Amino acid sequence: MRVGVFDSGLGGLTVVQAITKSFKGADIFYVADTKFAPYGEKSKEQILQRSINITEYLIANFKIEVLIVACNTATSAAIKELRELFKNLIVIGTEPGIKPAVKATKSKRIGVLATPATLSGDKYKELLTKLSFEHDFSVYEVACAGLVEQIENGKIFHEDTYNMLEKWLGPMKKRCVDTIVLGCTHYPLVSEVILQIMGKDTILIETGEAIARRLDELCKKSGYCDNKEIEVEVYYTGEIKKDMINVILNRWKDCGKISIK
Ligand code: DGN
Repeated sequence: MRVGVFDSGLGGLTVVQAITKSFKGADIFYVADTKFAPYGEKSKEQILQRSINITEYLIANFKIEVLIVACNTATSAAIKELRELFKNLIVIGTEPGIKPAVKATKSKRIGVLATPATLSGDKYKELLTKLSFEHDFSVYEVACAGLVEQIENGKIFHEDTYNMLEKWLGPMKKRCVDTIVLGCTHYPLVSEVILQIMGKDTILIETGEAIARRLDELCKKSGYCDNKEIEVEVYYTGEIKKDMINVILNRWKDCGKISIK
């Protein structure tokens, strides 16, 4: 199976990593749109246009059968249009895991960390309204402006990153938030720092596993089965930072072959 994946940067590789843990038999072609990153502060129209251009590139060059939008921001801005425009493709999106967070929380207080574009998008608001109607919980949202840039620069354990997160998480800690939704595919890369600030028992909800399950279901449904090792090829439109490549490669243990082109 030929799977195309894209994100504004290398952060979406956290989704690919989750896929490699539970899924076999895919060739994955990943595009990091670093020339136009970050997406979080761009308009819906700009993000939609980038999403269309990248999808066309992945189809033309790699004949992909499945597209994974490994970016909450692009999913919120473009998933509907991508499904309408590319009818022959299976399109899987990413969205903040509020539902699993509602299930997991004991204090009934959930924190959501995401980009400004994701939090102001209709898709997120609709999901939240629906769940708030059905369940009893409070949400503390933070639009983490600047965090994607810190991560793409490989500054995971940097003092500035710690200070940013402490400023956002401090109030959540005071309000007894016990579950945090990582509503951006870059944020699993700073999980350790988040747990350092919030305490190690805090539950962090990522979306990668849900996407891996969805891919598995779709493949079973279509009778697809292949046991070859996953191979990931990474392409990028602008610059990628050496420190960030090291962050990714250090995490890439037992995840199959990855080559950064
Ligand atoms: N990884 C992207 C997301 O999940 O929203 C980051 C978007 C951005 O570039 N800010």
